[in-house]
Amino acid sequence: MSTAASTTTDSNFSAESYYATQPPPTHLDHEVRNVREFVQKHANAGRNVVLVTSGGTTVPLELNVVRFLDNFSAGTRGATSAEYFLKEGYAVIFMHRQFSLQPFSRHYSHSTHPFLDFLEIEQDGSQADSPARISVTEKERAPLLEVLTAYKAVHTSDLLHTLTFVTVNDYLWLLRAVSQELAVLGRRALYYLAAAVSDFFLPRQKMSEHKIQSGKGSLHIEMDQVPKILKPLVSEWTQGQAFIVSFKLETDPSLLVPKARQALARYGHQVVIGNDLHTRKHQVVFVSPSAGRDNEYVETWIRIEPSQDAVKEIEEDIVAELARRHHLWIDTSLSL
Ligand code: 9Z3
Repeated sequence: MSTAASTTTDSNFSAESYYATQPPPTHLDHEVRNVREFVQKHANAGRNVVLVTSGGTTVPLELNVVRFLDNFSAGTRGATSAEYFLKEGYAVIFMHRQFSLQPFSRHYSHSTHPFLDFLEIEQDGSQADSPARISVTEKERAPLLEVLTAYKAVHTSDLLHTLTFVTVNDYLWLLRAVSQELAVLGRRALYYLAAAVSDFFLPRQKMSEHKIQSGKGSLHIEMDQVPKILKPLVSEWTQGQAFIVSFKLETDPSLLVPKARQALARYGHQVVIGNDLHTRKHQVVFVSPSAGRDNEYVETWIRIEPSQDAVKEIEEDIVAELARRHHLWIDTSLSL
């Protein structure tokens, strides 16, 4: 075919047919080996491990990609939460969109808090025997020391393992592979699926090899649905053992709770965190199945004052509540 414009008929991929037809990313085996080592080390130490996914996935429109669709997410939720999970004693696999925010360095994002602005040159370095010295401004010193100390401690203890994705295809292959490695942890594995994942994609077989040419009028692209991966994640890859938390993003607040319930009914996992695009930094709703009652759900709102968000991050409360629930989940299996 000459362009990405396509005329598919049946376009429903099951997870199985997806993995059978879409190629894995090139470094998958290498990434998986590193994850295995990380998981094994923390499993042996009796530590709980959380997989945090963060940032948006892309959908390329060409094989030699010039254009792509993107999903909204700076990676703030994931990067911030990862830090709080580390504080709660988890080892963290941080699977994020390349160049999205990361734990610790997020405090010094190039756009909102550029680090060059709080560095000072003490000596100009123009003389050969006195090279330039750089220092941190007085105001920034204490907060930087706090972040740096936590960062160094986490790296010295090898508590944070980072994986990178760009496309939704990278994401799907990585998620399956990582979940298979985490299976050894049983109930001690926690999934925190905050990445904004594309709902539609263009299968490789339908993609134009080269840049789609303009000049032929409007472009029509028919995309296929990305398979609903939560289903095999819950029932096959983790065999119902892991504690799985997914996020639901809406722009119409009245849809949050119904859509979250629908997801729980479909996939049978533990928590859906609903967040509205405009209020997501101040309030979220936890929706979970009601214990012992089929088709009934419990909602718990977590809120912080909007004026508080310079001093308090809602992720602190989200993660504390999830850690509490996850510990109960682990304890339940011990008493079975
Ligand atoms: C989220 O809802 C995240 O909380 C945000 C975080 C993307 C809103 P930021 O990075 O934003 O802090 O700027 N993530 C999940 C979004 C998503 O794609 N959910 C799917 C859906 O809503 C279900 S898995 O259908």
